[in-house]
Parts: sequence; structure tokens; C-alpha cells
Amino acid sequence: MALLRPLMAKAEARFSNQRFFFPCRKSRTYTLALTLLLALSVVLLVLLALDVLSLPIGPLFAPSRSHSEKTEGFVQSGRQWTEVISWEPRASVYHNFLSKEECEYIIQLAKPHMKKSTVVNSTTGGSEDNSVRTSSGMFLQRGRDKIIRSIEKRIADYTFIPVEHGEGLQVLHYEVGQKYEPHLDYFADEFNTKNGGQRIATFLMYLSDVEEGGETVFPNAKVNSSSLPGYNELSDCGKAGLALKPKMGDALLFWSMKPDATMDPLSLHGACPVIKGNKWSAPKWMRLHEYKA
Ligand SMILES: O=C(O)CCC(=O)C(=O)O
Repeated sequence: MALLRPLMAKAEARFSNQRFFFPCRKSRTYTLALTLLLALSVVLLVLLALDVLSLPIGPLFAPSRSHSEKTEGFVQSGRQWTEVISWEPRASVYHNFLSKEECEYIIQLAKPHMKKSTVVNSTTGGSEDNSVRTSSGMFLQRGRDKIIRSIEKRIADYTFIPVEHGEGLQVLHYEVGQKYEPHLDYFADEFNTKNGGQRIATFLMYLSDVEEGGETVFPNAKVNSSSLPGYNELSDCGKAGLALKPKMGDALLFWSMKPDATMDPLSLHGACPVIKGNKWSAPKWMRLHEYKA
């Protein structure tokens, strides 16, 4: 026993040695870190489930660009999503397609060159002044600069219609009382289809809000529009069909050509008279074939 005493003392000293307890503390630290991580994951999962947080994955129909993505020169800060508003005719809205800066840029480019809008004479194919269209407008050359090229590329990416099939961007301005009576964007004459063939779709961008009136209306759309949200805020002209109230940056895509390659008369549409404020819009017409701009 006397012989064992030094050994036992040595073992006791070892047990009480700090170094012995160090691995124990280390494992407690690990346990604490793991618990914290687990708690954090649970909190994250709860926040995701409650939709307080979201992963950078869009819904099925959302365009690929995410919030605050930098477009050519400008930052798009609004939330972007698309919404089908009608199947007959086929029409959808792309919310916040353009940034505020892009809208202002287009207006500032167009302003010095605005002229009274004309319509196409369906027999001769020529342009003429007509009381059915009282806005003013101008065309921006396709691909004229970096900003316009970026917008045109985004339209092509979204519609799957190549940039080369697009006409130059038209910029339209409507003052109080100005309008465009219901009409079709596709042609009834041969002259206007020589370059590029028929117009198959229109991508109409709103460059401004309008206080009252100025809606784009589809009088023959097969939609019960009176049950849609916002119906009560529409003008009488807007209430006469499926109508979209202009909102700066939003874009309306509608198809003049049906999937069976025939033209769609239900795509008849017009611009309601502006009652209060000003309206700026920019249609991009897209053709069946390459359009020599
Ligand atoms: O500005 C609008 O709301 C409609 C424009 C339009 O219909 C057109 O230019 O063909």
C-alpha cells in the first residue's frame, strides 16, 4: 500500500490537472455551437415557412431577373412578376419590367421628336392622320444605344421572339382627352407585311402612371372583368372590357397571332381617353420574320 501511495498521488494530480478537463470543455463548446446552429436553422425554417424570408428562387412564371438586378446602366428595384390576365386574347402583364430611370430615359429621348400619331390605311397601306388616334408619337431606332439594346434583349428573352423581328420602339404621349379607338395591330393590307410579315405580338410598356383614364382596353376579351380587382377605379371606357391601368414600368404582352398561326380578332384593343394626368407608353411590335429596321 505504501508502495502504491506515490502512484495514487500521481493519478490524483493528473485528475485535478486542468489539461485533463480541457477536452471536456471543448466538447461542451461543440455541443453549444451545434445547439445554436440547430436553433438558427429552426428559426430560418420558420421564417421561410411564414414567407418572412425567401430564397432567391422565383415562382414558376417569374422572369429570371431578381430584385435590384442591375440592367444596362440602371438598377431595377421593384419586385418583378408576371400575371396572365386573359387567354382569349392571350395577354399577360410583366410588373416592373422597366426601371423608373429607364422610363424617364425613353421619355427624355423621345420628347423633342414627338409628332401627331397616324394610322395605317387598310386599303392603301399608307399612314394617315385620323381622329381615331389623337396621341403624338415617334419611333426610336432599334438598337440605337446600350439602354435600348438592353430593353430589346430583355423583351426578346421574355417573348422568345428574336430582337431582329422587332420594329423600332414607338413612344406615345397622350394628353387629357387623347385616345386610340379600338383597333387591331395586325395588317389587312399586303404593303405593310412585305418587311417582316405579320405582327404577331405587341409588348406595350407604360412609361408613366395616369391619374384617371388612359387604360388599355380589350373590348372583346372573354373575361368577366367586373369581378377583377381594381374594376371600380376604371373609367367608363375601361369598364367596357378587360382593361389595364397604366403603371410606370409595367408592360403588357398580347398576341395578335393565335397558336394555330391565324390572326386573333379578340386582340382588338384601344387606349381610353386620358381624363386626368398624362400618359406615356411604348409599344414594341414583333413580326413573324426578321424586320429590316
Ligand atoms: O397606349 C396604349 O395603351 C395602346 C397603344 C396601342 O394600342 C397602339 O399603339 O397600338
